[in-house]
Amino acid sequence: MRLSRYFLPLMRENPSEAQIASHRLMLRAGMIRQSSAGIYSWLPLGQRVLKKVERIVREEQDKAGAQEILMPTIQPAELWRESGRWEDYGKEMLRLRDRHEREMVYGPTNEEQVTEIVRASIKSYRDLPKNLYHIQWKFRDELRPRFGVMRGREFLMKDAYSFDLDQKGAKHSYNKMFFAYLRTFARMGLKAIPMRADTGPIGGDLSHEFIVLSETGESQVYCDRAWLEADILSAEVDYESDLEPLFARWTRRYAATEEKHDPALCPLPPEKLVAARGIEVGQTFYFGTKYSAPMGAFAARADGESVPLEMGSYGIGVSRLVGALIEANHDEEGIIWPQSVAPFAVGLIDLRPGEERCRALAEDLYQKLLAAGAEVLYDDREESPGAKFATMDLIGLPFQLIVGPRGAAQGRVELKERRTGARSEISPQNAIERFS
Ligand code: P5A
Repeated sequence: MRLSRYFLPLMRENPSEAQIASHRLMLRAGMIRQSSAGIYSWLPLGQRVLKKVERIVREEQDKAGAQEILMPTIQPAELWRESGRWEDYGKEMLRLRDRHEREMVYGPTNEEQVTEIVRASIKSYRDLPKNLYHIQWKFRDELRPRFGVMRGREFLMKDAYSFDLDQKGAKHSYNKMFFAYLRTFARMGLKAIPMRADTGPIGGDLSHEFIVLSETGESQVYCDRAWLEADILSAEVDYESDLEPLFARWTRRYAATEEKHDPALCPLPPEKLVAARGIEVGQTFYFGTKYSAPMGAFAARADGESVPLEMGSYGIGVSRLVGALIEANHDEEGIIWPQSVAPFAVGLIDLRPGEERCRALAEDLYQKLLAAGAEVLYDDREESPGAKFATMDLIGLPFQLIVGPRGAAQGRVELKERRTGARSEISPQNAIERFS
């Protein structure tokens, strides 16, 4: 992509409404634009990151055996009356009426909707277990939308729903999602801490919040220091055979995060306990028959008896993750994207597009990078070198390839790593191999 043609509305000044780094940087780097309180448009650079995050989430859900569907944003009120949440959910739920005065809901979550789908088609133990997920916009009329996409009113969520015949099966489904979550966040370079949590309006009595440490986070975390160094996720998880021993080991070792948030009751000595703030990037719930029983989602067991399905639901804040990633990866100059979610793998800077030798080298390199399949953003604009460096540092691509007059004379380009600032001179051929 040529920067001269790219829609990247950068802001020079810090926007006064932004209180935390991720909100400030998303606005300054032209990733989002506010439409109204807690509601945003995603501009090209932001949309690319959102898609990258979405892809990792999707791949890990698929690996764990969940199947992707797409449910609507607008749901009929009747379903929410059946579950009892029409009354319980309160003012966060946006209620609408269509032209026939039928009551509708802009979905804040989809437990009812998915239960309706499953009750219509799953009748027997032979059809189970099932896990269905979608990645869809949600609306919650938050009292205090703030921090940009972190606490929005409209936000993108991945929500999965598991259906099992009995509690043992349901717990296994829960554990699968648990590890899929740890793997998902690890692939983005984030260490998420699972903490036992309250279940709020979703319900049930088993729940974990997944929290990424950050000073600007809204959640309080107490965590076993060892967890922060633990590396139980470097290997692939075999979801059918490795899972239960792994889960048992995890619960034995990290008792503090699993069983206690109150530090006074914590079995760990204080020196082993980390008390910090963090961002909740996901939450998992096991709520048994809370929706299936009142909504009539039953299946026949092998002995013929009809029982309500055992359910869990599993959410990841996809749009919130973009903010959380920036909170965890930035410096004074701007964003520093981890490679797995970077909007482009590399930025190509022509420092002197007016000089023939520079322009020819940069153009040739750009064409060859594109042909090799590299995701490259090419700053071909007539701007000062200082402005170009500032732009690349702000938008945070992991690497920069810099074409300047001295190097161009020798047929060399400079490679700069955004995170460390490390620079080296390489040949254009080398650069192509590196990013293809
Ligand atoms: C689980 C999936 C649920 O809604 N039902 C379906 C369950 N869980 S949750 O914890 O309420 O939300 C899941 C994740 O969504 C993100 N999130 C938000 N992101 C941005 N703005 C918001 N207002 C917002 N509310 C929730 C969080 O990451 C949360 O963990």
